[in-house]
Amino acid sequence: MSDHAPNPVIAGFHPDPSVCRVGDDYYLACSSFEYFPGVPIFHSRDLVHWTQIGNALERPAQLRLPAGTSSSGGVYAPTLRHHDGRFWLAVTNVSDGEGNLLFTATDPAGPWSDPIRLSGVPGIDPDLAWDEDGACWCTFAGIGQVRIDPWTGRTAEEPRKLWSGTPGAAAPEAPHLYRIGEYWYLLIAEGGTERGHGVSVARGPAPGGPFEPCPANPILTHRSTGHPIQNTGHADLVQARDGSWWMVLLGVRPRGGTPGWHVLGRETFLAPVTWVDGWPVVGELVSGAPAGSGAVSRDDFDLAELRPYWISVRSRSADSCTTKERPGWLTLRARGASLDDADVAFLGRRVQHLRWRARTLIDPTRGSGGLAVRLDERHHYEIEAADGRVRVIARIGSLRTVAAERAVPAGPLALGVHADDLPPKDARSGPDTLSFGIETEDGAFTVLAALDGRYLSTEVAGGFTGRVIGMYAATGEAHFDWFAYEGRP
Ligand code: 6LW
Repeated sequence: MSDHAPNPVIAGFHPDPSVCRVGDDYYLACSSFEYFPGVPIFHSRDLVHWTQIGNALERPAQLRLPAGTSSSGGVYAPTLRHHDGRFWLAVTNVSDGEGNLLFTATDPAGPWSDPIRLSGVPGIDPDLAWDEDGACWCTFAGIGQVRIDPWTGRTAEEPRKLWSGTPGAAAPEAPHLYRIGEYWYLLIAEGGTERGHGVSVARGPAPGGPFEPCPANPILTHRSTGHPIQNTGHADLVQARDGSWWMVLLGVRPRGGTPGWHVLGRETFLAPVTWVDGWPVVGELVSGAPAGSGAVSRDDFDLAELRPYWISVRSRSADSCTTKERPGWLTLRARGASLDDADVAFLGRRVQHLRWRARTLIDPTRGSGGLAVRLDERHHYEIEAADGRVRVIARIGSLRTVAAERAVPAGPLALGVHADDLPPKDARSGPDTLSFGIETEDGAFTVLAALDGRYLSTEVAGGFTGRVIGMYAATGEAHFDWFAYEGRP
């Protein structure tokens, strides 16, 4: 493991990381909000290179995201732990009737159990920690705590307030509790998940405190700095087998001036941790090429099952999204009429690079559909093909416009989007440009519309997610022969 990990270690919208180690293996979980399947699970041997091994919540019984689930609603802030020979995962599903939920698995790649409801645990961001007597303590945003029976989800007492964080700091949340040496450490995020975000810590003699705040709080924040990684917070600690300590955390990479625009959502970063006088000290977050930069990934839809990185909006049904109907093709059958609708047939992946390209071959002869960059229902750009016609649509807040339209030969057609840096003279006017166009067989790309990337940023749209690039059906059926994503260095 290098002291200077290139960051982010998991690029793209992968916030609220929670990590645990079992022997030489590390596992990490992230929030997934309105997307299905939920809670991507990653594996690593070095904390730097991560591979997605599955999604914890992949059955409708585990992940209810009703149509009323707003963008950035759904599943928040996992805690992933290994205890007594099994994996434990606690999350909040902020959708109506859900709340704090616990899942278990013997293999973190799945399958995970049906939910155990933590009905007596209020608020969001549930943490799990076991003491020497085997009691399980669930600590939650606020910061409060209650003892639970993790097998039934029942609470054994009334929840208690533990700590309010630093006086004057907003939103004490994302607690994680650890027994390290002679103390119990309570790590929290505070300052809100935007530019003021930070990490603070307190310690005490028992899981319930009393807690003494670290004199150096916040132990990590990039607020009011020019650091290229901003909004740093929502952290979790892990000890490597060699005894060294590490912190995973979320952060963003704004571009295009100050305060800038970030478009990939909150990503997962890694920082070294040392201990001084019994307090954790966070080392520098080194920015660099994200692991896997310059990656190309292509899916020919030759497998019966979809790869784990594919996500849909709120639900995925076998009749609206399948590779089993037309061998070698993805079939999407329209549900809503457009990406403005809560219920849309969409299959996408998180954008993980600052510069990237995506392409797909669509057969629109039985309907219409296209290639979309989605931030939420109110912020998306897409190129949409119907038989013999193609158009580029921009939805920005309450405005919806057709930015370009043209006739094309009937039949299958390659659609593309290129995300490029702005020329240096324009670099203060936004994060990037998204160019939508069609490809001819010789690979030439004809741009139909080049759109300003800032409107698909979190600074404009708000929310907790980042850009997702994917395919959708607007009417009837749209068939896709392949999808290729190329991250550019
Ligand atoms: C999460 C909270 C936070 O529950 O954002 O950054 C919320 N921290 O802890 C959603 O990710």
